[in-house]
Amino acid sequence: MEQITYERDGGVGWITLNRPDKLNALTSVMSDELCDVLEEIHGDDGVRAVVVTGAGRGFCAGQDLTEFRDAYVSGDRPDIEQHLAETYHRLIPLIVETPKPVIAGVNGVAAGAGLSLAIACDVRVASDEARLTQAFVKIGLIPDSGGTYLLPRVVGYAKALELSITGEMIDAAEAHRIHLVNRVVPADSFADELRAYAERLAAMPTLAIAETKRLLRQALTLDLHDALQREAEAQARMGKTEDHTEGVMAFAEKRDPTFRGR
Ligand code: T3D
Repeated sequence: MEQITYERDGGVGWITLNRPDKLNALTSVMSDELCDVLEEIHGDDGVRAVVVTGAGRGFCAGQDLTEFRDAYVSGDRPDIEQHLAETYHRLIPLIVETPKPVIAGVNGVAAGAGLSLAIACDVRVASDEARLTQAFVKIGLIPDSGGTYLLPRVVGYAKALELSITGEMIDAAEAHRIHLVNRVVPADSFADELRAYAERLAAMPTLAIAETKRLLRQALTLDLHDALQREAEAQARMGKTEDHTEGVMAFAEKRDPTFRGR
């Protein structure tokens, strides 16, 4: 792979965007590589949690604005709709819909589609040096790559609208205050804290996490009675898992459980 790295360490799959000199701006190549690795992870039972983070001082500065420079210069505008379909419309659902928990390790600035990438993940752990912006409006665009769908679900409509129409850059503390990131850790200990958090999730009962992700996502568009029914059906499945038995036995025996994802 040219623009990302991937390694598996224990139960954690580590994806690192790797164009540090361009703050990991997203190209079509990077998007394809991300999709390919996410599909590989999907089929790898050994991966129980996934981290997406950035090399260098940035998380991801969004779409690489130089990718279509020639087209803009010549006046022959790029086909943005087609580009979105071929890149982000494959990438964002792969993250949102994967049954594994995905953690964005927001090590530095996240802008535009880079912020969409972060909010497509299930949890955001940010360095206290991170900055976040819905940069799209500053170049005359609307929030794409899931920005209109995901951001209101994370921070609520009013804040999502404000961030989207101002393009305001916010720091990690403000992002935490509005629940845009789940936790903020000092830059010095960011790598260790991110690893500890990912390992903690990887040790959890993965089937229950997968069902929880799916149910929470679906419940956003269900009424209460349908949601209760789907909970009951999923809980019946969970009640038959080895992990459920292990959890109950570990509680009774006053020991830590060992979950195996079965
Ligand atoms: O076609 C479609 O699919 C449309 C889809 C659009 C989706 C989007 O994501 S639109 C939003 C795109 N992103 C942006 O508009 C953000 C652009 N970047 C910035 O505003 C700033 O770079 C940051 C605020 C993110 C960080 O500022 P700073 O001062 O910390 O760093 P810098 O010096 O601006 O950037 C460092 C390098 O990264 C620099 O390269 P150089 O000059 O040292 O060679 C800069 O050009 C490069 N870089 C940063 N962002 C991008 C980028 N190169 C290409 N594309 C970028 N988005």
